[in-house]
Amino acid sequence: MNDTAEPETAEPDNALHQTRTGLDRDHLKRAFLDNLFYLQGRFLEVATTNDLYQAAAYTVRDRMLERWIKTAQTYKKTNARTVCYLSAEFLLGPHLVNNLVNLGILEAACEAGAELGLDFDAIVEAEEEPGLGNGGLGRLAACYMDSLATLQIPAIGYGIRYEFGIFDQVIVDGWQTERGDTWLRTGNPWEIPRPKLAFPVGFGGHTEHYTDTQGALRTRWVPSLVVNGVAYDTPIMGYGVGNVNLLRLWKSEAPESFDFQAFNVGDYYGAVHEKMEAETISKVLYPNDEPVAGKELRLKQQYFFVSCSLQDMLRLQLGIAWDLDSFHEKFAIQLNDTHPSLAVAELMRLLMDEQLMDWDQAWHITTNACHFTNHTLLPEALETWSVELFERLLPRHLEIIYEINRRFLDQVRVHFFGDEARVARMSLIDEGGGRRVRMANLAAVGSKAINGVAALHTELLKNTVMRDFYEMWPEKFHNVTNGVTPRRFVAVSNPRLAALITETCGDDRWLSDLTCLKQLEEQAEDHALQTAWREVKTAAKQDLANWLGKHAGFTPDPETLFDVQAKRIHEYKRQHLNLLHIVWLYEQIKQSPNVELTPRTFIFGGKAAPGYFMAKLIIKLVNAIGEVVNNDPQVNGWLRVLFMPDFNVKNGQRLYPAADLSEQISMAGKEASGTGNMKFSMNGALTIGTLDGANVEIRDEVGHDNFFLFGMTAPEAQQRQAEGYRPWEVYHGNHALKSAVDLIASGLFSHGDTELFRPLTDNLIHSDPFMVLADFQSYVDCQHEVDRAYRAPHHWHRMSILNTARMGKFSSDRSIQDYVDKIWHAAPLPIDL
Ligand code: 26Q
Repeated sequence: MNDTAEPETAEPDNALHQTRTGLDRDHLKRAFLDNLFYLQGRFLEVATTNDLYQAAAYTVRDRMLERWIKTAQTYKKTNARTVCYLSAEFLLGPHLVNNLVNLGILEAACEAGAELGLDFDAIVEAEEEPGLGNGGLGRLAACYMDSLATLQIPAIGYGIRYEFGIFDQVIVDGWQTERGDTWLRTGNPWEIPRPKLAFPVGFGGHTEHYTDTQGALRTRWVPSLVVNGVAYDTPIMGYGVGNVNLLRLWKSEAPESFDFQAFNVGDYYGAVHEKMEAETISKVLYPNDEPVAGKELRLKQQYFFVSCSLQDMLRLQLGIAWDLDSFHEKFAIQLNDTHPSLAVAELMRLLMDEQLMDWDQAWHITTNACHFTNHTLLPEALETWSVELFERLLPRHLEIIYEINRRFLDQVRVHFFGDEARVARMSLIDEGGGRRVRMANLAAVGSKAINGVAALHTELLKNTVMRDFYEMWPEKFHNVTNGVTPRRFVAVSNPRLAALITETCGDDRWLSDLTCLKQLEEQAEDHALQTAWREVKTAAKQDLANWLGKHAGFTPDPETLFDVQAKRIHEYKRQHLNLLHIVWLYEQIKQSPNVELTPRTFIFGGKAAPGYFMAKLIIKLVNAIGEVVNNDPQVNGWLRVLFMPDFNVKNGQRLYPAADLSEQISMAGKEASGTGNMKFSMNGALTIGTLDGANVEIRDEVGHDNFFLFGMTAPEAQQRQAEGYRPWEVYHGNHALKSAVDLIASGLFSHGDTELFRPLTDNLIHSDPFMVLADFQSYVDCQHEVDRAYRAPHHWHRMSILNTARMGKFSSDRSIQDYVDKIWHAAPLPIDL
């Protein structure tokens, strides 16, 4: 945070200063009008909604910057241990209301807006969210930034300033289509460009060996292309504290020097080409679940942001200390999955080649600075890159990786004497079928700590993908169960519920200590609270219904049970299990119109990776079933199916408060943690779920009676697969299941086309890798229990209150405290205002 670009501390005239930073309604009004006038050259009568939004954003930002400067000065003075969270994704969501909440001025801002005659909600709606992430992993990074600041831990988030974030999803004829995300189109008032804070990043070329003046053998990398990484800073405000941390995202640019040089030698097109190539690096976020083959740019992105970030840390360290010996004491680097694992090789290179350190010291520093979080158990999602690509793009890093590997495998051979199979498995290089660098192994070897993201996930990690590493270094392994920020996911997204909780608990301490929600338990049986609770839920459902009416075709009835599955579309998450249940319900109503059911609205949301055919077909199937069901008057009182387009942070904030039932139905052992599960439950939804990821811990916390459990456990699923799972036997052995699958295959939902959904139904019957059919009956039975429970409102609301009351553990504040205690050993540094 001790930045060369640090603004000066002026001591301005107090009244003027108040206009710039005062928190009361009148100062907010004055500042807002000033910003509209002086920053944008507009006045109220002619301002567009976007002008108003920008003025509001600058007004809030001014107030954050004052705190940011104080924070930066304090952090610098105390030379505090700093957490550096390296992540290729930060899925921040809209800033405005979140920052108002964290500053504690939401009410004052609403009043100021009202007095100026402004439509506050319309201004809030005008904000384009920065979608710089795919889903869970990126949103987790954003929640952790919020909690780091709230817990007053000095921290910098490092990532990429993608020009195009995750695509916008538009549904055309039931199919997902992708639109480019142009979030920067109208400007980004939250970021501060630092054009002078830039670092060179090399690619390609070759290495040279030489003897330095001390007689030591050294290596010099001569890249063939150098790009510049320029810093863009976004302040991250803690809740109820003076601390403002920094999110520093890198944008790639061509170094000015070389296009001018090329112009002079006459290679105009060559210069333009290289400029474009440089600027391409931070252009676009890659979707996950895409085949990575040939995605050279993705590796470039990873190296680009890792190198900029490490160079920035070295700059900060050298600005305070004369040497880098204590680098690992000053910085705790957290690698968010394997995407930044090149940090291990790059830190070694910077320390040895540029700072002339010897191997042993550089390795000591590196392996004490880095820590690694794993987010997946799916073997196909474990990142590897071909040696050939490395050689071409990062020749020096490949040399370093080979040397790390040589030394590491010597250790393995001593530790596991005579076990060459294990040596091959643990090697940083996969020698089978085209040599590849294993990024998880690189991260594991180069890190002091390795953690999974939920208790079950960590256990499975230790027993499966990371077993060899666990057996070698059991002390390196930790669990840190994920969490989410209650500021955004309750206070911002569900203000009615927040107000009710505050009223019931007597104060709003729960927002910085979520375990305070426990107080609600005492009143879970209380009819007055239950009534108020129901009213809050119904109002949220009405809000969502109105929104869906405008954006998704029709307005669902808030009296029905809102059954929601919102998350990335993936076969392992089993949206199609949900669909089979819906089709089965549909058949039941058609065949016996008097069947006793609870009227439900099924709502789906989520993006499919653009190249993931099966996921896109699942979206088509949701919409196809919706088209038939919603237009069938015979079932309309009972059943509606809706797809909410463009599920992102903003739309998530509309969904979580309105859900009665949260679908967390992944195949056991596949979902590392899940975080949507926590957001729903915090907002009083009950969960129907498998024993997967953090569901296990959620169920333990909320009480087994307040959670709808179904399906195989992870060991059961594993065993069944080992024995030879035959889905067609399940299909033929279960009448309800067979008729649901058959109805989809019959063409009823595809205007008679029996081919359209065949890839899906065939896959289920003949392969079913995620055991949808095996869990079908258990799921249907469990849904029957949900139906009955919903028909007993007092019982339901009691369970709902208890869900919220017992979610204290799943605040990201607790997760960050766990990281601090177990892994980073950092200390809070409060900022007094
Ligand atoms: C990798 C290489 C090339 C291109 C893309 C990727 C890539 C990008 C993003 C691979 C994976 C991701 C994202 C993974 C993710 O979101 N995982 C989720 O992380 C959450 C936070 O820990 C968990 O709650 C979820 O269970 C897990 O699926």
